[in-house]
Amino acid sequence: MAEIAHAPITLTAFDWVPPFARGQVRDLRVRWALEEVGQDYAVRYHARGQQKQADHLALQPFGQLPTYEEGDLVLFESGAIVWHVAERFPGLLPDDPGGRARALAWLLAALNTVEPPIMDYAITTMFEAAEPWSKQRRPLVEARIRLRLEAAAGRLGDGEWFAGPSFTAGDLMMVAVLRLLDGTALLGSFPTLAAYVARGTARPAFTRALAAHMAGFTGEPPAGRKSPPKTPTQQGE
Ligand SMILES: N[C@@H](CCC(=O)N[C@@H](CS)C(=O)NCC(=O)O)C(=O)O
Repeated sequence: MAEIAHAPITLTAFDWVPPFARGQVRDLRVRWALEEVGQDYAVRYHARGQQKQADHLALQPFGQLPTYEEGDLVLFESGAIVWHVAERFPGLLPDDPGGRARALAWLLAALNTVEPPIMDYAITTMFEAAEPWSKQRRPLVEARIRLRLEAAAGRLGDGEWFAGPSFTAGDLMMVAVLRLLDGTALLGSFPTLAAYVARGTARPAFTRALAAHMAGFTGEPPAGRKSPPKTPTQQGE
């Protein structure tokens, strides 16, 4: 239930990212899942750039984080890792096969249907904000997100969680993805979804995971690093 030096499970995480990205790097999703199921874990921290070196590429072919090691098992992709944790340890899935399949559907919906337009928004408003096409693209990108949020809000209705009466790995991933929009007018215009995100992030396991994630940023920025791009909030969202 905590990040400790020696544990049967080891994750990788960055020791430094710009302030706007802290609280959003994807090791947080894995930490959250492990906190929900009560498993300790160790973290191997990487400086920026180290994720492209051969020893890490052997674990993660795309040179990204997080990774997960447990005995002989090496996993990459935060969705696959969270799903593995949910299947391996009780606490994130119901017992019935139908309920488990529904949880998987929401986990995949979060990553495959909801997150892509939200990442596009992050690219447009932050990483490529200075590019001449970004301003023009923004209304289109926002409209695509709104379509997804409308559909999700319609399905959630006045329910508490997406895949059934209890919190599941599917909700963990939906909350993790939707909170990328925390503080924006986009999420704010869907009060039931904003409340859903608040419900998910109020869970003690999330609070512990976020605290450990934030405490891990003890490294230095890479040499020659320019000042970070502005957050959506700073840009008037
Ligand atoms: N689909 C991957 C995405 C992983 C990803 O984008 N990781 C980012 C941190 S959140 C990263 O490693 N960025 C550095 C890079 O791509 O070089 C997952 O969910 O694990």
